[in-house]
Amino acid sequence: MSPNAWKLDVYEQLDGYAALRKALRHTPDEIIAFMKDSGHRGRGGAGFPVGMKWGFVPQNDGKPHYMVINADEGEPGTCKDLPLMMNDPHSVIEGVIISSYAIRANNAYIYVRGEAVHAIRKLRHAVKEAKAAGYLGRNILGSGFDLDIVVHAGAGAYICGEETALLDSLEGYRGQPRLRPPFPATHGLYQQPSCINNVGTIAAVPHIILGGAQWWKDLGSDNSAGTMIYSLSGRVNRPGQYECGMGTTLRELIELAGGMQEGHEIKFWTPGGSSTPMLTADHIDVPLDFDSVAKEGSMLGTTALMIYSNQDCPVYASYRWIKFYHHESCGKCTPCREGNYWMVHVYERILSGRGTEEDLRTLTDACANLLGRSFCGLGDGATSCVTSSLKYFRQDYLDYIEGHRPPLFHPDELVGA
Ligand code: L3W
Ligand code: SF4
Repeated sequence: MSPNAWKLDVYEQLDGYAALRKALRHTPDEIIAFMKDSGHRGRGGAGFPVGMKWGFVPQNDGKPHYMVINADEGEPGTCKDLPLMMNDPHSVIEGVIISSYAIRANNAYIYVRGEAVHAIRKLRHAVKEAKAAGYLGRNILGSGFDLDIVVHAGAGAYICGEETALLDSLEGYRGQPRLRPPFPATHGLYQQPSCINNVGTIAAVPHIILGGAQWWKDLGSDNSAGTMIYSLSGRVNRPGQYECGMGTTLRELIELAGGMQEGHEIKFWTPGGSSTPMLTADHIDVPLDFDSVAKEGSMLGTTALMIYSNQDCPVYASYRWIKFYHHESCGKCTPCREGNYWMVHVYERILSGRGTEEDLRTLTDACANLLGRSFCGLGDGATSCVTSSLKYFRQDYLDYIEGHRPPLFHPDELVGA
């Protein structure tokens, strides 16, 4: 990325806002058809086809429409949206303008995680610059299209990254998920037709408009068009963000990241944050695209690759994640509120050397009662680390239970959930 690309004049020298000029020469329907043709899929975790989502928003219904950008990046290990907002905010703004035009929205909101004060400042500055240059506001570039963008600071709750909780939070209510259907496409912000897309999804839009649908498809793999920002953390020499074509393997990414740290061999890793089932050293050559990762029983999620070695413990990692889910559970539904609470206790029993094999059955049973029975994806996602670590690393659990591994805690240290 070019230095200072966050400044409007530099961004314009790099073809900035050329995609907007191009898009405004077409009808909204043509933009949606183009996006469908590009195969572009959402970068927020679910990989939903972007053109299809935009197409769900009813056209010419006389209602106000809203475009909402999910910048509440909170999935553990995920750090792909923040660098985009910091280094390339005008790609985000330009993408918001084009997508708002496509769904006929005159108001857009960027909901940024509250702690990311630096990103909020950068985006607000970019909005100001874009407005002064005529890319925002009334009659954008003489097209007759009007748009205002509000950069909204969240208040630091993971659940507000769930699209309907985000909408409640934006409306000023406590952020808790809404029942779907109806989907936001018809009943979103203020119960009006709305579209919610992730920052990474939207920042790619100007490049796709300029580069063309086929160019975008050719950068990726079957069913997973384009590039993706993979965030690598953990036991590699150069953790950070690596933008590569979809379908790049973990082996290739570790090489880009300077290899594994000395003395560490990969033991387990997450393909897309803690909500996606962990994989093992045997999966190092799996192409990291939506379908290939799903075939291995996991999800591409947010491409947050957290890499752990033979010196790390999958039981302890799972415990830390379950503590996170327990803390972040919004409490609306019983399986997630109670299930995560009890799983924290079970993990603490195991890690303090007082566990039994019955505890492993309790964990499996708790997950079976969360998965598919929780009100939103947080409850489902919480089960991923538990079931996958039990599947691949049962012996690590048994080592604590059978006393082959020293306890990590003394029972007196535990405060419980
Ligand atoms: C209209 C229909 N719209 C689906 C829309 C829906 C949403 C999108 C995808 O969860 C995953 C989750 C996390 N009519 C529709 C429709 N839609 N059918 O399509 O919906 P869905 O339900 O498949 O996914 P979701 O609820 O958005 C996202 C996983 O991502 N995740 C965590 C992500 C964390 C972040 C972050 O920190 N930035 O994104 C990690 O893997 O577990 O499974 O817009 O409305 N018939
Ligand atoms: Fe809230 Fe968890 Fe239920 Fe989602 S699954 S609604 S976060 S309690």
